[in-house]
Amino acid sequence: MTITCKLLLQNYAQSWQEATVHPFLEECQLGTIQLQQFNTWLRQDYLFVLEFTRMVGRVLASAPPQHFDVILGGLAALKDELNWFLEKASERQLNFNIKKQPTCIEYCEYMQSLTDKPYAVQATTFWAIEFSYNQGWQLPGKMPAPYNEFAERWGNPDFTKYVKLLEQQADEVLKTAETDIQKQAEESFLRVTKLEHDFWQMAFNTV
Ligand code: HMH
Repeated sequence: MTITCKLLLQNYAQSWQEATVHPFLEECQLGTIQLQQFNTWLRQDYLFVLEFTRMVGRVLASAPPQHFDVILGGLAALKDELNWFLEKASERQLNFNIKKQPTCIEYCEYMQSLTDKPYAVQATTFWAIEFSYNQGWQLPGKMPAPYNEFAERWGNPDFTKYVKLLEQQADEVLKTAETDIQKQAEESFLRVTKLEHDFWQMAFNTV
């Protein structure tokens, strides 16, 4: 049987839920998240996105030409996103001369380790990372300012469309992947769900 993104979500519904439903996001929606918690997330996530951008560059390097269009679109969005993070930080008078927290380090190292994996594993992981934010920021429902801007960045219809295309590309290569590679894609999906949960928890734990 061929694994698909949809099957991963079904088979690991609990892990997916833990990755995308978290008190951090619920408290953004309620407006009760503490400034320090939010700012920790913002600063650590910028450092994450820098490493994620490198990962996407490497995904492009592994991809067949028919997949370039979607991936290049993703990289263009990341160009904008990185500048936007700098703006948000400057509005909040935050700088980025901070250290990555252990969870952020672990996630970044995991993304680096994908370099040596087959493209099908990279494509599935890429989709899972983007879809987790697409879902996570939308599931709590409409957010109040200033969190609405964050929710819309990852929840807007264009981003949702882009994530669907990532899913199609991953499914397409999973279809012809060897069983062992499908297994690796499945493991990588699960690893992402765990890291996503830990990332929210890391920010939420800020005192
Ligand atoms: C931790 N996961 C994390 N940060 C992000 N910005 C995304 C996913 C979406 O790119």
